[in-house]
Amino acid sequence: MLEIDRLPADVQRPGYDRSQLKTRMVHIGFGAFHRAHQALCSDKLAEQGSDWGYCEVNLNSGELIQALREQALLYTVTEMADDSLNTRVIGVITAALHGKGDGIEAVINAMSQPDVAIVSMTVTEKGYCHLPASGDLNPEHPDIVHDLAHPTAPRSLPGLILAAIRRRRDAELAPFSVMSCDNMPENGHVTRNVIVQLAQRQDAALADYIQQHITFPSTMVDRIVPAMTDSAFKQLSARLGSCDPVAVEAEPFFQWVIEDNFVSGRPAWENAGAELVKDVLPFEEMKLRMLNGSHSFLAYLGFLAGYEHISDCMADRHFRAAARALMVDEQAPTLRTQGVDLHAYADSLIARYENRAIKHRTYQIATDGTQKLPQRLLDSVRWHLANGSRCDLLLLGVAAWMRYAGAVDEQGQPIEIRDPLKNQLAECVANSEEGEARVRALLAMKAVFGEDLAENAEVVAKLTSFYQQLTQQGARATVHQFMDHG
Ligand code: NAI
Ligand code: CS2
Repeated sequence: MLEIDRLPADVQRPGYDRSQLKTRMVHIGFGAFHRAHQALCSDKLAEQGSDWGYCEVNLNSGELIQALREQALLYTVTEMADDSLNTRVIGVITAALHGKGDGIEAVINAMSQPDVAIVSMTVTEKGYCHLPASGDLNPEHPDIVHDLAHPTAPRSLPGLILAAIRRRRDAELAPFSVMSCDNMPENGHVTRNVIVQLAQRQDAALADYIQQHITFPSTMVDRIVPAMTDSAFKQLSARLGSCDPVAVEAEPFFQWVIEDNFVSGRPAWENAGAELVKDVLPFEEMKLRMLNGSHSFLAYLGFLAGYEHISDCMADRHFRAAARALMVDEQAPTLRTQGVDLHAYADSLIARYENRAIKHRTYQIATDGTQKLPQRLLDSVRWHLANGSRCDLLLLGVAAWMRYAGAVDEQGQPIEIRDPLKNQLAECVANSEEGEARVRALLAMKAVFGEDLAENAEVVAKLTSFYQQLTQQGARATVHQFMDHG
């Protein structure tokens, strides 16, 4: 447990009166990222006198919520650079709930309090129960099937938010804004889509109410926050003088661009490092394609090549050059960002990836590939197909995902695939031969690839060629050869 009295003097603690905070925000998904990003930003504002506090909710696992409660709703964030460490105690949390332990009714009740003006979330892409290729609700998702039958006792994120909106509308309370902080393009639109589409299947009047009264601001979020490991906890405990099970470590970089579209007010996040803008989409696309696209590229190729961390990939000059070429030659041209030097942005991303104090595992980034490929790689592939330009590195990244989805590494050892569609992936793999048949089987997953890519002969041929090269020569030799000979 975190022991505040034992913390070294240089650790910053809340200098404000926590009892003055009000629970004006409910956040679903108390994961590593939220703890080091939105909660930290709101904590900085509390230092300036803001009373916007958070009720934190986890729907699936209760351990973190329990640990947080045991340490008076306090935890630490440590910013890690190669040559410096900077720890801060976060005090902006006012309540914490666990969907299973406290019950979903307690969560709906918390979201239905008059003071609550914002519901935000970081629940990973799969939490939206959507079809990644189209952004529409997946009506066959087991949690959605459940929620349609039990609208007042939901399991899914869309079902939960809908239940709380209904409760507030019936009680004639002011509506809240719903803000996704997950890595999806137009994350506000995706969130509105799934919630409105679920409402339309239950109660058309409620769907109309949402369209008229609820806003769904989109956001671009950026800060590399790896999952904590045993060795990270050990190192941090030595610094903190006690073990904080809720601790997170993050890179120093922080960016949060928010569409300024809140229906019942918002904290002045712009006073603590966020940017409030009219249109987030250009920022989101830039970050998702340049950063997350190159991350996924490095994750699949790097994992197969035996590189445990992103910083290990950066130590291989061919991988580093390939990541930069992917960003500059194949992602940057697809963007409508104005006034941003994309070469400088690419250089800054490479510098962030080189931070060896951040142990960001390729395996972690490789999770949930079916939810990530469309916005990170495939949208750009489509742009190049429409413009008649070359996108070999993007296709190499997709082929590496296909090789990874085979679930056997280059040493013949099993890979534990973590993906909500892992059963479908396993079926595709079991029913297809290596090579073109495997590529075609995976391309036929419409939830990921839509309809168009499987019908494009050039895409199939290039993916097959890269896939074969990866199986025959391995990822390291494939990347080296590509960068040496094109
Ligand atoms: P995490 O694994 O620490 O936390 C994931 C959270 O999502 C947990 O609270 C979990 O309870 C919840 N969750 C998972 N599946 C869910 C479901 N089906 N329904 C409801 N809740 C569900 O992961 P982390 O690092 O917090 O990342 C979460 C998301 O934040 C990412 O997927 C990404 O979209 C976004 N993000 C993460 C960054 C990072 O560097 N870690 C940076 C930028 C964005
Ligand atoms: C990563 C992101 O896990 C992943 O898929 O690409 O979480 C990445 O670290 C963040 O988006 C950085 O802001």
